[in-house]
Amino acid sequence: MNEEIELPEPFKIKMVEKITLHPREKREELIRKAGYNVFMLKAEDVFIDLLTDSGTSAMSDHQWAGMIETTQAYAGSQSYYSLEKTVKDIFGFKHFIPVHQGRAAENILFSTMVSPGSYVPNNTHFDTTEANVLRNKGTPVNLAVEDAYDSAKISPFKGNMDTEKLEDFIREKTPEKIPLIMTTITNNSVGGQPVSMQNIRETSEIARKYGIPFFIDACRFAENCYFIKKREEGYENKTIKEIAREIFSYADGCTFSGKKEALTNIGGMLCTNSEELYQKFKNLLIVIEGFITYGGLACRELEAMARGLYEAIDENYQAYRHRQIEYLAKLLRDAGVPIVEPPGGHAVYVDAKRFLPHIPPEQFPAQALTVQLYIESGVRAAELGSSCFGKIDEKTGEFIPARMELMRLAIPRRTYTDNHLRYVAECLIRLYKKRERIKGLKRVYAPKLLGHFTARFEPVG
Ligand code: P61
Repeated sequence: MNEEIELPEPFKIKMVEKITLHPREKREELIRKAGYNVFMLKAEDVFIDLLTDSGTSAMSDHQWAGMIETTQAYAGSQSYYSLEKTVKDIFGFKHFIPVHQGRAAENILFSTMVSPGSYVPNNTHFDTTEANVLRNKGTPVNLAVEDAYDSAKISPFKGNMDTEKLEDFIREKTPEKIPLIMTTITNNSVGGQPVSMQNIRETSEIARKYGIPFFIDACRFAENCYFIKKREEGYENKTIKEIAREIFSYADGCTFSGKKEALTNIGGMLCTNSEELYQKFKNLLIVIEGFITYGGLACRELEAMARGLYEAIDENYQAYRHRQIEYLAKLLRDAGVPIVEPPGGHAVYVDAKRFLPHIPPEQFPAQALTVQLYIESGVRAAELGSSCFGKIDEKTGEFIPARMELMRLAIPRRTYTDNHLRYVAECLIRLYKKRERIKGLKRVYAPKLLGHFTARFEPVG
């Protein structure tokens, strides 16, 4: 094999789905009716859907075959045992429970461990994690390194936890007030940035020193492992599975959304080494999700996860995945579009503060950009800025903007070709050239928790 030539996709296409681009006037009308919130659009009205990489991957023939072959049973389905075998092999935890998606794992974890007045540090909580801590009257705390917030800075592990800040925080609040510490790999909220093995090891050492359980939000663990393999000394010759096993060996458990790197449309897991926690998780699971051998899923979904996890740790697949994201990033970078550098493991994030410097945070620049991109191209992106992460001060009613204003172009796995992404880049570059004309938005409705899903906006002036 010629090492110089980059390999193409390690799969070919067996089935296709038609997509339609409506005329611009129709897109304008549709987004107005959707309250300028792309979550409120019908999927059939979207041409290229980069809203999320969650539950939108193309499954393989091997996964589909397993879904048909497995048995459906309330108790003891064979797919439960094949998932259990996979989890032991790739994650290495002693116990796991299946759940219907990542936030169900968070609900069970935090309902069990978080009490009023406690604090949960994380490199950066994603919004569902944050919401589930808050629902249990805990305080989510983000302690990512400062580099995470500098979108232009090139640095290999911008997802890292600031371990000095973490230790100071534990001393200040006392370990009794911290029921667990988390690390999210990759760090979705700040650009899908990876966390280094060294950082995970150090965080784990601090957690152990103070007797605090350490959990990993493992949604995109395999993409994170691939970054470690490519960027961290000593890992270049290790397999993704070996790297994953080392990561998880430092933790007491993990939450996982199968909708990302199990390459399935639904599913998740909560894993732990603690017998005591496992008993508690299991009992709550039965009350709110279902019996332990299906956890709120059809058994076929467990089989699809078991098979998809092996596909996600395949190195050729990861190489293709990272190359495709870099392809989109390069087209945008070369045209001067401000993106989070280096690009993340599942998405290219556009920095709306730099794209639209004339729109202040209270007018939601990343939301305005997301809306304009839909009007311009039929492409649906997601806002990860002040609509998703901004806060209202409960005492003063004051709006506290998010630290970053990002528009995320998430790439569903194995779903779109480079040509789709070229179209996305060309439309966004065209929009960049007329960026001064883009106006801000006024938020007219948003619920308190996870408000960005159903928020409504109106154009400013
Ligand atoms: C996403 F707009 N992520 O990135 P569940 N942890 C992490 C995630 O990325 C994550 C979950 C936990 C999504 C879906 C999504 O406001 C939003 O299986 C690091 O979705 O429950 C999910 O996993 C939760 C999109 C979630 C959003 C919330 O697109």
